[in-house]
Amino acid sequence: MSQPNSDKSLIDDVTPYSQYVNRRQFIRGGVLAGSMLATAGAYKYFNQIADPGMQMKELGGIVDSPLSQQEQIKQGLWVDDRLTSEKNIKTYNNFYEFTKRKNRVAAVAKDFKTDGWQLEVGGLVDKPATFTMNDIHDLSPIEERIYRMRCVETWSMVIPWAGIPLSRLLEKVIPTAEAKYVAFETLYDPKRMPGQSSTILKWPYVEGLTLAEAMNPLTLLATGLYRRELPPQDGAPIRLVVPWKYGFKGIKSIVKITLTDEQPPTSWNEYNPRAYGYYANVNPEVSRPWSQATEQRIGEFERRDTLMFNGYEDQVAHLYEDLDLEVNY
Ligand SMILES: Nc1nc2c(c(=O)[nH]1)N[C@H]1C(S)=C(S)[C@@H](COP(=O)(O)O)O[C@H]1N2
Ligand SMILES: [Mo]
Repeated sequence: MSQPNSDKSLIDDVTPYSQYVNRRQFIRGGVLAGSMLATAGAYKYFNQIADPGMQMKELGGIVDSPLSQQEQIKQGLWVDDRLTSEKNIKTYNNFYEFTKRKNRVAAVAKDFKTDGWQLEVGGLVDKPATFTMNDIHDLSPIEERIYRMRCVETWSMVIPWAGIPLSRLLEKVIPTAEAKYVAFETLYDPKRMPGQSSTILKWPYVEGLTLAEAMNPLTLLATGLYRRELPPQDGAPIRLVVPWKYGFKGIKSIVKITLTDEQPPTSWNEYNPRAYGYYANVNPEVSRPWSQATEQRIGEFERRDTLMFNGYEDQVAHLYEDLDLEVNY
């Protein structure tokens, strides 16, 4: 990965509607019913992206949270920050299977087809299984989660994801008592992913979490964003979102999940273990490899302070109580 960027073309593209949604939902004292309907319609209106060919189908089946807005915020399921525009989220990407150039990923990945996608889940589980996208959506109601996303390159976004908690999938396959880690694998198919003919990383891209991290309620298997199906550049048809960790943990276009009793290798960690830690928890106090104290929120002018665990300390700090975060970065 490259040094922190300063691409000024990304600044000033804000999403005024999100401020409106925030205020409206608060005024309603956390009653979501009416406002979520308005949300679906207005997303469409305010977030047309430049190339209509990149417009994805609406993702059906998203349910309104039974929790009040305040409760969602308290649990870290919804962050009260201005959303990054749909255009910026879909045109500024890291996805080395297609290209290293962030503003080119969308174009290079445009024709990536995900029909008939299968996700194989096995290893230390009682009931290994292969899931289609329909099977995955049948596991649990699709939830909308508004999360901060912080790349180790020091840019950040606020993204309205849709998906299901990873825990729902794991509960279905039933990890055995020996299972301690969850390993993830991206599709390997150089014909469809031209970046895989270069040797920047070892392919397929792999990532891993501890079982406790994987079971945390914030850990999401995302299948949509801005209430539409995930576009190829953001990891279609299914990718991991772990909002308290650096973006590279959020592995895209997953085809395989394996429960293990040993810490699995992970791509960026193998590439440079001193720079890219296994845990990769967002931490403003540990420079990896450059300072992580502040960040450039895409769409804003001023840099802002980076928060411990990316602002999810209340939800996840307990996972690392016995860990020296300076050593286990
Ligand atoms: N398979 C795969 N997953 C990946 C990457 C990648 O190159 N390949 N890049 C990672 C990095 S460094 C980041 S910051 C996020 C970017 O996600 P976004 O493009 O949807 O914002 O995806 C992560 N997941
Ligand atoms: Mo990243």
